[in-house]
Amino acid sequence: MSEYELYYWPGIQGRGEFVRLALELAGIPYRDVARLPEGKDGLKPLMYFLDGKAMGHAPFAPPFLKAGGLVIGQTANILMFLGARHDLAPSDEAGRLWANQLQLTIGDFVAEIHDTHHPVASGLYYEDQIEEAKKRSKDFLKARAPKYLRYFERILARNEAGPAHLIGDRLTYPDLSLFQTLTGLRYGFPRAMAALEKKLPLTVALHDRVHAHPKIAAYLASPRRIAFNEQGLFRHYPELDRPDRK
Ligand SMILES: N[C@@H](CCC(=O)N[C@@H](CS)C(=O)NCC(=O)O)C(=O)O
Repeated sequence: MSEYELYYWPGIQGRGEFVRLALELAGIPYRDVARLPEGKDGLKPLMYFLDGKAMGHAPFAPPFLKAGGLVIGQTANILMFLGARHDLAPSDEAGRLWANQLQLTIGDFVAEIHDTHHPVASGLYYEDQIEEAKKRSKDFLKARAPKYLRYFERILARNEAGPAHLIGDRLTYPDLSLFQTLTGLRYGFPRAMAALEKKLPLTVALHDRVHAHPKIAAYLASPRRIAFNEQGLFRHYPELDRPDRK
């Protein structure tokens, strides 16, 4: 049995994907627990934690990672842990905090991306909040997405070690997360992103570099990579991807 167990909903990339990418880049074997065949493991162990049966540091929501005796929740927290253990982040205090800060900002961005299709309530169907989703998406595409994306473009431009990475001169986990966010936005909002990306040459170059990394390329081509779909975080609803709407 491998040392790491990832607990996340089966069938979607979601926030679990940020953790999967880090595990894949580091070449760490892991069990994607809820994706194991039903009856063998399946959702049961995930629900054990979420139903409040677990003692100790019980997570509120997936993703969470079991590493030996540790159960670690919150995407940014998991990545901070993996970053330190597997050299996916700087080792000095300032660098570790900077990586965590960038990841938390991506987490904020991701929450707003989710709210484009679920602006009223996560527990309601998309079909029950389409009009609000259209309003939310309009503002998201006009104001929020450009603001976040230009921020990351600026961080790349100002990296003292060069604009190829967010931090220093090598890949760290925030690079993977920015890659995933851009990939997801392209899936969800292809029309809007085609226009926005014209002003994001460094972010697009980073995306291409991550995509071409041998370990990431192998993962993306493998059955372990779940396709985007309309149950996940990044969803494609053409009626929300209307950057021209006044
Ligand atoms: N801040 C948490 C958010 C976790 C989260 O929202 N998880 C979603 C799936 S991506 C979930 O299942 N939430 C259940 C809930 O909020 O009740 C993180 O970044 O890990």
